[in-house]
Amino acid sequence: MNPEQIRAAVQEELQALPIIDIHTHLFQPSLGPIGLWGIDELITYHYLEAELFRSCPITPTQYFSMGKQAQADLIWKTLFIDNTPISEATRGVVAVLNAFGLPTSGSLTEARAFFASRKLDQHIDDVFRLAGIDQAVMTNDPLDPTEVPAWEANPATDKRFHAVLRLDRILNKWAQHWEVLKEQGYDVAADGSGNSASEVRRFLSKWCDKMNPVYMAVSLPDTFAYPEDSTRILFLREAVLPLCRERNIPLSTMIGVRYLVNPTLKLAGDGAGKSDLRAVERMALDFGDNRFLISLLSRENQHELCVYARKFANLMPFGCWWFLNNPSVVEEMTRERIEMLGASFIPQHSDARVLEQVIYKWRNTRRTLTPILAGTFQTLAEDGGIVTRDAIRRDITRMFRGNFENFVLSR
Ligand code: FIX
Ligand code: ZN
Repeated sequence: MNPEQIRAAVQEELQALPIIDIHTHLFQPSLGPIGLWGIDELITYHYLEAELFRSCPITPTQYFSMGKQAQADLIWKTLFIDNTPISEATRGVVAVLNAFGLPTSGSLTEARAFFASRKLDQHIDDVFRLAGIDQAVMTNDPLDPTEVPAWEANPATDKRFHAVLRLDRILNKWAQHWEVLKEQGYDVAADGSGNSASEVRRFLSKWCDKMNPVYMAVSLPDTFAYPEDSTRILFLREAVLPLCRERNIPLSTMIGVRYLVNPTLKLAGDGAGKSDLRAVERMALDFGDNRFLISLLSRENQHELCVYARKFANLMPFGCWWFLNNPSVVEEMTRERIEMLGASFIPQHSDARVLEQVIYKWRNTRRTLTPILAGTFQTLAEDGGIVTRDAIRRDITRMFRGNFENFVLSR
């Protein structure tokens, strides 16, 4: 194949492949009205809230006292009318409106009427088709009072969605949540003493039975350390990792968050920090029978993560997380991952919080990765390698489906 044929093959195969979106904040409809979708949720995405305050004199306190539609009207006027939507997150809303043939400027009236007319279940099918995904992995919190009742009602499974057991309130906020478990009859203590670890395992095991998660997940601060004398490490060692081995599922560690660096911004208030990856090194070594999906929030940690993934096959780097999900950084991360890991990593997840975001997030991924993947195969051909469309399809399928299916689903 000549360079142009290679580029065309990469573009066609990447466009045709139904991708598995391995980390989102979307919800299957059977969990009730907790899933976010529609134009007002798209415009009030916390990424855009953070950008609003840079271009509008309103204070966060004033903004958060407004109703959802008024908030959306203010963000729309500020970031889409009075300014040009050139940031990644503002352009994303434009791309979603365009995908549905809706006006991308002026009034929101037509867009609001369109989304109000949609029936959610069919809308999900339409959105997934437009995004080119066939499955989305959720984030499910067994201590979130808005989600727990839906699980207690034994919701119908949905082949489009997979559950994930999220551990942040256990591993990062034990002081605020140990009494919730106590009230549910678990013999736990604030300091993790006594039967706390075995009881946390019993609690998580019950939720594994209820959710059937494909993995467990936790976001961790940039200061994450292992080993460490803390309830976090006690529960990781004595409850979470043994249970992951028993259930044969990975643990997803997303490391590098500086939580609420500006608390007034609420969900938009988190920042990013460089982590000491010796904690990852020691966990991968100490828990060699566990598998770890891993995504880091600092750009400065990405190259060393590739080195660690070369040392430990039980590490699966995934995605360009959160503040990294911008073409300039995605390009650098994907190039160094291919150079050091070949096709043995998962290039992207959407982290979508609002259903229709998968349309622009996966459009961006395909647009950014096509020239990178094409260049990879073209360089191989220049060096005498045999490049076929079957090989291109195989490697793209491995990166965007196979690695997840083999590392997570099929073990
Ligand atoms: O911890 C996480 O799953 C993060 O992705 C979220 O907390 C974050 O707010 C987000 O949605 C980033 O894209
Ligand atoms: Zn997330």
